Amino acid sequence: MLTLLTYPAAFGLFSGSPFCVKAAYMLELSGQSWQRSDMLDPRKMPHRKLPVLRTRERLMPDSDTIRHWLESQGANFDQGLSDIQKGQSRALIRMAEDHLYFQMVADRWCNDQVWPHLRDTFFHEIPRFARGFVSGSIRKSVIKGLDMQGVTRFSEAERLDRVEQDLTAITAFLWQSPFLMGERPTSADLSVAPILAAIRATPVRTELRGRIERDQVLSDYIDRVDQAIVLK
Ligand SMILES: N[C@@H](CCC(=O)N[C@@H](CS)C(=O)NCC(=O)O)C(=O)O
Repeated sequence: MLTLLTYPAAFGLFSGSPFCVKAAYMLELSGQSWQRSDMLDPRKMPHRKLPVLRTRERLMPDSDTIRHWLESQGANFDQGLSDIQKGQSRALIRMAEDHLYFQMVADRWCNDQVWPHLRDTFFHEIPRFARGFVSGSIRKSVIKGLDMQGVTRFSEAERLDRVEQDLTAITAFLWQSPFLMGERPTSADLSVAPILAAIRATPVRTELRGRIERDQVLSDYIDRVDQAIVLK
């Protein structure tokens, strides 16, 4: 059986990581038999990140690599889509994973009100006496990564403006149909919805979380994807 190595459930979601939710959605839709195995420390993993899929042959990092492998085994997440829709889907995935995702990470890791919740959820296995030190140094390295990526070089207002552009693009698709590419979930939904859901699940009501919560179209969409692909 396939095993998805994933971060544990957090903030009411299947996993604290939207990439782990994406991989779980893909496994569920692929019809393969699979189980989850939770871990908090990915340092021994091939890319030092999760999700990772354990197959009979190897440890496979990266949700997109997992996607291509599942497709090579017969899954077809974009069945019936035209080439143009497949192109749009790829662009939506990149926008969500390479921009919106980092806005979510910044909202979680840079905000001093959110931080205590994050620390006690993601680092609860570390004994209390060492937790502050270990989690603090990981927080520093995440913030450094966000600075290199560039997202935190914008002011909060500028960041929200940039998010707005992404949300407008996503919403334009959702005026047309219940899922991004039509009547049923396809690969774009498996990336976009978990990232929106992660933003909405931030354990403090930040501006960004409030923006998604107040948006009926996006909130209904998150719930629709969640109900369409039921995770164990
Ligand atoms: N491109 C990867 C991204 C996975 C990813 O960024 N995982 C994050 C959690 S959401 C992680 O494990 N971060 C740990 C680290 O960077 O140290 C994928 O699609 O799987």
